[in-house]
Amino acid sequence: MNEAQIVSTSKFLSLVLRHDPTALGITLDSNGWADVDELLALLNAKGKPLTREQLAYVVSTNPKKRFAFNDDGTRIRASQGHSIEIDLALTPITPPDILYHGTATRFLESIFEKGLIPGSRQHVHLTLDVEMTLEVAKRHGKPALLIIDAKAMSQAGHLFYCSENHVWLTENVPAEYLTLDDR
Ligand code: HQG
Repeated sequence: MNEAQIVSTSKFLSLVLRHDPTALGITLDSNGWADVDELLALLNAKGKPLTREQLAYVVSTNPKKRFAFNDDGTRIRASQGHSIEIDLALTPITPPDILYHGTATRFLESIFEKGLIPGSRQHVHLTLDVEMTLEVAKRHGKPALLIIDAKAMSQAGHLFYCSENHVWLTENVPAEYLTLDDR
């Protein structure tokens, strides 16, 4: 597989496993898992043939580890980023004291009014990886970095989850816990 094929496969998997399983006609279970045999058969039928080895390669080389197999390799899911309603069945855990969220400057006024909201996704995505979140922010416009007082949020009873690929997830971040990083 060349780089372009890997990227386009990864993008299509993101679409199917996070947002729109009907794009392939596959059904996800309540925890977001798709059957690997069924996925490969449907990809083949759709004229996007992929071998099991190629799928494993796309999963293992994905720079953000967006997808994961279950223990016996028979099922696959996106580790986070869903807009469809599924239960990742993650256990709440204590977050680091500080987390980050990259956004676009044009959203700041609204964010400091309403807090961070998940929009079309199931959670707000937070991270320790400043560089990566600023890259994501650039998708939306001129980047800005927000610092989240996760410790205070956690102490106030907000729940945090850490996805398998180490994205921190929470339902929303009220504005009082946000500071703009002006470094
Ligand atoms: C913004 C990448 C106005 C929010 C990353 C963001 C992530 C508000 C945008 C994943 C707002 C939503 C997700 C408010 C939040 N008013 N705008 N009150 N609250 N926003 O794409 O976090 O590469 O749904 O700041 O690693 O940018 O796709 O979320 O700019 O985990 O695998 O609304 O994307 O992963 O945008 O990115 P998104 P995101 P992947």
